[in-house]
Amino acid sequence: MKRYYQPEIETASRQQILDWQNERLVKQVQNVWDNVPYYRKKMEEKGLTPADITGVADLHKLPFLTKDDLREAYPYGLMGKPLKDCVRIQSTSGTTGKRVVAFYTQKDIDLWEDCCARAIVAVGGNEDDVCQVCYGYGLFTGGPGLNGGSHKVGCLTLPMSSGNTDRQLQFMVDLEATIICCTPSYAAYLAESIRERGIRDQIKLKAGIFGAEAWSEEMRRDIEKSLGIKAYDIYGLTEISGPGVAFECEAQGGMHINEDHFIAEIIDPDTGEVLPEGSKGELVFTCITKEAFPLLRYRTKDICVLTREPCPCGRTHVKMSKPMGRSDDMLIIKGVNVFPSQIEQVLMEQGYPANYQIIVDRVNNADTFEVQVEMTPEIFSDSLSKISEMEKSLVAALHSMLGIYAKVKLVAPKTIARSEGKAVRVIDKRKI
Ligand code: DLL
Repeated sequence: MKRYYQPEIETASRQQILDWQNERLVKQVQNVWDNVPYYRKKMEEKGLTPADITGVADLHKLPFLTKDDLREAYPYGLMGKPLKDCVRIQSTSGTTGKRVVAFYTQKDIDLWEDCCARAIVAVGGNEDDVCQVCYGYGLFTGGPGLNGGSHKVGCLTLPMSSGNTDRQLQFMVDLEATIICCTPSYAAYLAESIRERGIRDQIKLKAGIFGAEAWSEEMRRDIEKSLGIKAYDIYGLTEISGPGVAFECEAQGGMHINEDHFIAEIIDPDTGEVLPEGSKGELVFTCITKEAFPLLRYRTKDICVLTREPCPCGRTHVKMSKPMGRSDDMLIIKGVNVFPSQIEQVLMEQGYPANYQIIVDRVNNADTFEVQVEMTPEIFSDSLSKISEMEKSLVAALHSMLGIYAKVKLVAPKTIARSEGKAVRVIDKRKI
């Protein structure tokens, strides 16, 4: 069985990877200097010219780019190629402020699809597979990216897009889909729907590629058990291309970053200082092969850890941990830092399904913090006193994880709205 999509790249020596990065970075900086006046100005403000960047060791000298820069330069200000050379636009799923738009040349799309193909082969995908893609198609990168990767691998590709669960399940059964790509929250919903319809034995899935939102190890175990598959993580963001910037392999312990295209750094989100390997901090990407949207030192806001420990799968590219949250998703409640992923971990450890919502408000200048959690039908049929006991036990477990008290409300099954794309976990009603 094919283990790698591009073996000579995916298992290249560290020195080879570094050689590629050094050479491509120098070229890219010159290219951006020549073609992206917005970034050239930022370099000039720091007193830099392309001659100052001779390789990866000089990367830290370059200025950062943030989402604010993307908004300021919207829509065409950060393009590295004239419009006539670009063939595609994608956009982020963000709902506030101006949407971020990213541009692609045909070569950019080709390389992006290679990255997605690497991810599909890493979960065991090959020409014999039927790959059901239920990420949204259109402006969102999830559908188009994995669709392209699936074609490259030679899978029979089912471009379902998101939603219409009945039709998803009908095709999954009739066409005997073996790989599914969607958000983990939608995978959990599909698992629930399969159980309700009693069609588990008609499902032929073997692997799932789930990303675009945070999900815990507990949720992975839950999905694997209920669908009878191996569940793999995939990471990416529109600004850097889309899904496939990093992907999980058979070791299921972190995601390999495609370092021949993207240089990763971890920085202290407060000071911007580069942190030593193994430190937890904000992930920053530099695109060294992209033509149309060549972002340098783009701050993702995602908090994670990088590791170069050898991986049993044989891939040599650096691994990132699951993002532990976003520096801008982190809630500060009653003065304490709270990541939704911590709450999810507690819930799943206690045997609850991953259907929950965190509601934060401010009453009389004090924060209120409520966690609504859906009961399973079994818990729902318990006595009121038992349910109240369970709420108390969750309050204690959350307190021990977070150091603050939350009001916990167990709600009836199916009362929290399901998502076909990214789940809405936090409702912050505070007007600060
Ligand atoms: O979510 C691209 C994507 C599509 C990735 C399909 C994986 C699968 P955006 O809409 O631009 O792009 O959102 C990017 O989503 O900065 C992270 O905060 C979050 N994110 C993406 N993948 C993961 C993951 C797509 N595996 C933002 N785990 C990123 C946790 C993720 N968070």
